[in-house]
Amino acid sequence: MRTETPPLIRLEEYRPSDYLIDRVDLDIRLDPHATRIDATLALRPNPAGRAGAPLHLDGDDLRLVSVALDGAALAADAYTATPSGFGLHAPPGQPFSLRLVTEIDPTANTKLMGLYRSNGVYCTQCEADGFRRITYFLDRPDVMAVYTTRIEADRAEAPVLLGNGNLVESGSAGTDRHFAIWHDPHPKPAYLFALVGGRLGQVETRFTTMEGRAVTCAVYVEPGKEDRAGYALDAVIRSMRWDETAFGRPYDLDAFNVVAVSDFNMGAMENKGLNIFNDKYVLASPETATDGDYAAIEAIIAHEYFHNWSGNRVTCRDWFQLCLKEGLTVFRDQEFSSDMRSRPVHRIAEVRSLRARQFPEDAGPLRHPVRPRAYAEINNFYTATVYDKGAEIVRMLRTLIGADAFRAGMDRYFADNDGRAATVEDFLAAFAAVTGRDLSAFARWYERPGTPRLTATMAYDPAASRCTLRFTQSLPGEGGRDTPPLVIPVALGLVGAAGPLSGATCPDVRDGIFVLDRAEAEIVFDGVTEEPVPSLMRDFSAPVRLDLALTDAQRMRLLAQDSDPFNRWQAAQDVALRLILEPDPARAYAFAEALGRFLDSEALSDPAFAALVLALPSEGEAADALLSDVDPDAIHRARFALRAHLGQVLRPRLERLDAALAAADDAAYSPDAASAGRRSLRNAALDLIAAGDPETGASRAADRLARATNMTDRLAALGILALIPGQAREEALAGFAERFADEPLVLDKWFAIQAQIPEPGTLDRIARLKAHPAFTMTNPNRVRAVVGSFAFGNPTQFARADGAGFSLVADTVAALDSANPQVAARLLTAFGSWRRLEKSRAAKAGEMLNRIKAIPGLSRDSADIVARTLG
Ligand code: 0A1
Ligand code: ZN
Repeated sequence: MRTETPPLIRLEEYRPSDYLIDRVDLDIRLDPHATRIDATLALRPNPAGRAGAPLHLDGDDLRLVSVALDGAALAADAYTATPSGFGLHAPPGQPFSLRLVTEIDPTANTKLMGLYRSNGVYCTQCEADGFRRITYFLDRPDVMAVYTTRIEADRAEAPVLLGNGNLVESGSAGTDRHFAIWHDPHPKPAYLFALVGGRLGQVETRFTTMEGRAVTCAVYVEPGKEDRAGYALDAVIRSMRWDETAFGRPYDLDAFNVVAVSDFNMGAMENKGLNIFNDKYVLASPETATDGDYAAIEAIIAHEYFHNWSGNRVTCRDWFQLCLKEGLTVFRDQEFSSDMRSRPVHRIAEVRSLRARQFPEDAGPLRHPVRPRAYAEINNFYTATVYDKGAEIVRMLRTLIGADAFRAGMDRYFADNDGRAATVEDFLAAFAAVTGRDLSAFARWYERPGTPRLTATMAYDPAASRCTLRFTQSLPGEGGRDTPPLVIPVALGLVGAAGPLSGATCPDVRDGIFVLDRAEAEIVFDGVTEEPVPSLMRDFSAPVRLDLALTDAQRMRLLAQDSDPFNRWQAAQDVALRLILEPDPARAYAFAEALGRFLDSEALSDPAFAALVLALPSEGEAADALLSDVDPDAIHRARFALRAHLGQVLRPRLERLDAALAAADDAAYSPDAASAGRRSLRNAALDLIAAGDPETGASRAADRLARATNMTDRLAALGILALIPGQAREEALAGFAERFADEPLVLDKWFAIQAQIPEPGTLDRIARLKAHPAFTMTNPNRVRAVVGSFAFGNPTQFARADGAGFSLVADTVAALDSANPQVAARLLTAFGSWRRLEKSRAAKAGEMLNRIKAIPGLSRDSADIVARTLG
C-alpha cells in the first residue's frame, strides 16, 4: 500500500469557529502512565459562526473517561468520541459548559507533542496542534480563553509544579501528593498552554517593569546544573529591559519561568509565562559551551521572550499567518542581538544563515510563500522562509518607511490588535495608517515564493561626470515580466579610489535608498568626478540575488574602501565564490594579496569582522550558486584548494595575528562579543594555516586543544584536526569523548564534528557513532547531531555517487518516522535540492525518496515532505 498524498488545508477556506471558549478550568493529575485531565470548558456560540451547528472538538490519541453538559451526564447518542475527535450533535444555543475527562500516557508519548516526559520531567509542547493530545478542544489559534490550571502530582516525583500565568495557591493533597494552581488572566490560544512537573533546580532574580510590576524571573534546569543557567537568566533580564526601551513593551505577569528539558523537537517555545526550552539553548559554562552557543542562547531566550507581545498578546488568526509572529519576532531578536553585539557582524551572520537555509529552500521543490496558501501538515511550515525571509520583509518595511514611522506603526499594531488573533493584513494596516502609504504592492513579498534576481549595470560618462545605473528585477519560474513587480529597497552608494563619493547626487535616492518598484528602472547620478564602483544592496537591504558584473579589482576596492561593512565582506565573498566555481591561480594569488593588505590594516581593530572576511563561502553556497549539474566533490576540491592557497600565501601574517591575539587572551573566559571575536579570528587563522600546511596544522591544533581553557578553542581545534586524517585526529577525538563522557550536549558536538568529515570512511564512522552508548534515537538533539549534521553539513558524503549517503538518511527516517514524525520529516528536507545534483546522483536521491514514499503507514509529516520534494 502506498501512502496517499495528504489533503490540503487552504487559506481561502478559512471561516470563523462556530463556537468560542471563554474559560478553561483544568485539573490535571500527573501520573507516569495514566495522567487524568479533568477539563471544564465555558463555551458559547460564536456570533460570527453558523448558528445551531454541531460542535466538533479536535483530539489526537485521546481516551475519553467521562463527559457532562452543564453538570449533567450526556446520553450516549448525544455525542461521539474517538481518539481523534469529540462531537456534540445538538449543542445548546446559549453559553454552556462541557466537562470532559480524558486519560493519557505521557511516558508513551514519543512524538514529544502534547504532554510527555523528558528524563522523567513532565512537560508539554502544544504548538501547533499538541493541546488536542491533552484534552478535546477547539485547537485553533483564533479561539482564545482564560485558563486556570490545577496540577497535582506525587511530591517526590515532581516537587516543582509550573503552569501559565501567576501562582495562586499550592499545598498538599494527601500524604504523598501536592498541588499548585496557576491562573493566566490573559486570554490565549491553546497552543500557548504549558505545564511542567518534575525535580528541577533553579536560579532566579527580580525585575521591575517600566509599569512598576515586580516580576520573579527564574530558569529551571536539571538539579546540579544551576551554575550553567546564569547566562540564560541574565539574557531574560536584558530582553525584558530591551523590549521596554526599543518597543515600549513591558512584561505583564508576576512570574516569568524558563524550563530546560533534554528531549525537545525544536529550539524553544514561548508558552505564556512558561517558556520551555531545548536545554541546548539554556545551559552554558565556559567548559561546555562555545561562543556560538552563548550567542544562540541569548538570541533564543530573547526570541521566546519577545513573543510575549508578538505572538501571545497579539496572536495569529490561523496558521497561514505564522510569519506574523515568527518573522516579526525573528526581526526583533535580530535587533536585540545587534544591540548586544556588533551590528555589522551580526548582520553578516543573519545573511549567511539566510543564504545557507532559505535561499536553497526557495529555489527547490519545498519552496512556499512567506504566507503559504495551503498546507497538508502545519508542523512542516516552521521553515527558514517563514522565519528568516519573514524577518527580512519586516526589515524592508522599516527601511522603506524609516525607523520613526516603523516604531509608530508597531505601537499602532500592538494597540489595535492587543488580545486579538490577527492577520498579515492587520499588520500592514497599522503601518499604512501611520504613514498614509498604500502598502499593497509591498504586500506581494508575502505572497510570492522564490528569490528575486536583481540585475544591475553601470555606465559612466566622464565628460558629463555622470553615472547611470540600470536595474531589472525578475522572479524565477514566475512568468518573468508579466508578474507584478516587487518593491525592492536598494541601499546604495558609489565608491571611488579613495572612498565613497560624497559629491554624487541622484534625485531618486533618498537617505541612501532607491526604491525599485518597477520591473526595470534607470537612475542617474550627477557630480561623479571619477569612475566609481557601485556598492549595491548595502547591509543586504532586500532578500534578492544580485547580479552585478564587477572585476576582482573593483570588488577589492569595495573591500578596502566601502563605508558599508556588509558590502566590504560581500565583495570578498564574491571573489572567493567565483574562484571556487572557476579556479584560477593568478586571480587567487591577487585575492590572497588583497586579503593580506586588509588583514594588515585592520584585522586587529575588528577581529570578528576580519574572521568573517577570511571565511570562504560554504560548499552549500557554492552549490546554490549553480542552477544545475552540481557535483559536490568538485566544489569540495576547489574550495579546499583555495583555502590551502590562502593559507600558504597568508601564512606569515596569520602567524603574526595569532601571536598578537594570543597575547591579548590571558584573561579569564568571557562570552562577550569582543572576546569572542578575538577567539574567532585566532581560530580562523589556525584553520587557514592548517589548510596550507596540514602537518604543521595538525600539531598546532593538537597543541591548542591541549592548552584550551574553554569549549570555543577546544572545539575549533578539534574541528581543524578532524579535517586532517591520521593518528593525531583519532587520539584527539578519543580524548575528547573520554573527558566529556557525562555531558550529552558536549558529546553532540563530538558526534557532529565526526558526521561532517568529508571522507568516504565517514559512513562507517557513523555506524560506529550510532552504536555509541550515548547515542539514542529517542533524543532529537542526538539524532540531529549525528544524522542531521551528516545530511545538512556533509555535502560530499550525503550526496555520494553510490547513493550510500542518501540511504543512511533514508534508513534513519524510516526508523524514526512513527515514533517522532516531526524530527523524521525535518531530516527528510535534506533532500530538498536533489534535482540540482548531477544526473547520476539525482537519480539515486530520487530512488531513495520513492523508497520512503512507499513505506506503509508513513506519517503525514514525512508523506507531505516526500510528496512535495518529488513534486
Ligand atoms: N514557536 C516556537 C517554535 C516551535 C514550533 C513548534 C514546536 O513544536 C514542536 C516547538 C517550537 C518558536 O518560534 O520559537
Ligand atoms: Zn518564534
